[in-house]
Amino acid sequence: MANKELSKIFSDISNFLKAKGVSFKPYAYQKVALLLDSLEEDVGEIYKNGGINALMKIPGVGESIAKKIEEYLKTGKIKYYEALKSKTPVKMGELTSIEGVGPKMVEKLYKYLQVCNLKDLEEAAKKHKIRELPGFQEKTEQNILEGIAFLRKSKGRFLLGEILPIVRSIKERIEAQEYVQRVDICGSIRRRKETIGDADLLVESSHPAKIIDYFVSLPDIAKVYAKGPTKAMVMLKNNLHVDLRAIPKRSYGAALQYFTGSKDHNIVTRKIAIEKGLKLNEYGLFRGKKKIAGGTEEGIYKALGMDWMPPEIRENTGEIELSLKHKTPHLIGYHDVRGDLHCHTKWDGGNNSILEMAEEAMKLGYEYLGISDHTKALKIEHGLNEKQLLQQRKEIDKLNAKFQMLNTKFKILQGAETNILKDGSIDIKEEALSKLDYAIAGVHAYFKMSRAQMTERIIKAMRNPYIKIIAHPTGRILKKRDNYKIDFNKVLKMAKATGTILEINSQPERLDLDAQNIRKAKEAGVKMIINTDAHYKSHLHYMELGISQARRGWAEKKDIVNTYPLRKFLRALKKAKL
Ligand code: DGT
Ligand code: CA
Ligand code: CA
Repeated sequence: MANKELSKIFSDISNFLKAKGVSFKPYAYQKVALLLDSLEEDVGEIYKNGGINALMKIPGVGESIAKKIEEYLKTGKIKYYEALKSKTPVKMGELTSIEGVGPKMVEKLYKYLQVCNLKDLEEAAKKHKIRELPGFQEKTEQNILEGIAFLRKSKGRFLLGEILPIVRSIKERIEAQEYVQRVDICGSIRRRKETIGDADLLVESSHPAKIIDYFVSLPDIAKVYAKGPTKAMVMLKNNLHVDLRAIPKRSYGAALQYFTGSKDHNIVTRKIAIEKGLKLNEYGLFRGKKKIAGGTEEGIYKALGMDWMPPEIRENTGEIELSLKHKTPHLIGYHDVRGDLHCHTKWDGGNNSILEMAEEAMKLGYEYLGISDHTKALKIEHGLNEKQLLQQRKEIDKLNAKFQMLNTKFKILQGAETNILKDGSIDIKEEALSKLDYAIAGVHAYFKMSRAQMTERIIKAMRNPYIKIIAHPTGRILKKRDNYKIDFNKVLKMAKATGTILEINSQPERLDLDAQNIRKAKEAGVKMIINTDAHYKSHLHYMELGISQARRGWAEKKDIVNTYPLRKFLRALKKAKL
């Protein structure tokens, strides 16, 4: 699938043009880059079936971009892009992945200091060369070094949301082979950690060698590191390492338990076995030489006196103790969500109409969908003002009337994703907020504040009677930006006092709240909502990732308000009076 590569190329082109100060054009490329990243169909297939005309039917793709896609599909290159790169030979994607480093800065750094890549950038910052450039300060240098350090921490790890579809597709292809009884994805992917080091696959097969041969010849694979009769280690074209192990039926459960981890969970489980005079390893649970369990995971846990535990909580953070007491929490299920309350439409420059988003939500079996376009302070996102919100209301009312006429039990709610300004006020007047079904508020600028100031800022927003939900409450962007500093306990206290709901944002690079904070919120009795923040209808499917994180945070159905039927959900939106 060429979508991802093309998305990267167009994003680079956009940045190269921005660096040169070109107006409009970069945004067209940026839009296509984002679109390709979320497009479910393979552009290669679209082109094969309908040629350049079919490409031009993709929203935002005009003739010039369609021709570039065609060129890439035919030759593997785009001359226009190559020319831009040869003029400014910098690693654009790499450099702009640092928070606070934009294309114009890259251009200057190249022009004055010949900075081409991260290594050059780090050196220049460390030698204090950057502060001497016009328009740069000591603080810029410091931010760059912090940004690089943060990037390095997550280097080599992949976003779960990015690789889950790829690894699932590999699993499905192996599953479809003859002689394959079972395939499982284990390790951190099965535990749904938000970032992944490598993928661990298990297969049960009556002809393991055949399956190993099939696996190492998959077109996704760039390199085979090792291949034996029951095991292979490879690297995919996207650099992800994948291990595949063939396991006999009799020890499949033991292997599944072992390779799911986490390592800390395994160490404690093994200790419990030893205390019972048993031995636990990836082949089974043994008393002396006699195997007493191993075929199934459930069997192993049971023989150890424990409940089976969902993989998402196997992190040795108290789950083992509860399981020994048969008090394992009953986590929210993957089919428990009834609506998504954070999504964007064409109104704020998103890609789909309200109706298209609603239709996709209905396909997912939802009862309600909340439209929450950006509001006016967010200019780059074409934020809506008070008047536009009123106009949008009319469109939503009309659609709801139509649904009612057709006897469709589905309701669109009108929300908005407002901005929490620097001083904690909201960028939309209360009178306009009062006409919405609910309002979300989020921090979208001025991230670098003191902990006390940022806490005050968010607390003030929660005091606004119309702000029902705080979006992506800690502001982290995985592999890019750390969360901003807040006193989360104070935030929880105010959320509880005001009845404000905290969001679990399902975007693969956000997953914010994280598992730890979800658990704290649950313990504090603060309600949460799992939203996708979809900018394309395909993003509505990210809900699964948000549910995974909720489960990692031990959330139960009752903790998550969008598992409620519509009426109960609307009641949950009512805020306490301060
Ligand atoms: P990752 O790949 O860094 O995202 O994290 P995992 O959890 O997938 O770790 P990985 O791939 O190194 O190993 C897969 C599982 O195998 C791990 O979750 C638990 C098990 N495992 C690996 N090494 C050890 C070990 O030294 N001791 C124990 N008890 N289990 C291990
Ligand atoms: Ca792994
Ligand atoms: Ca591994």
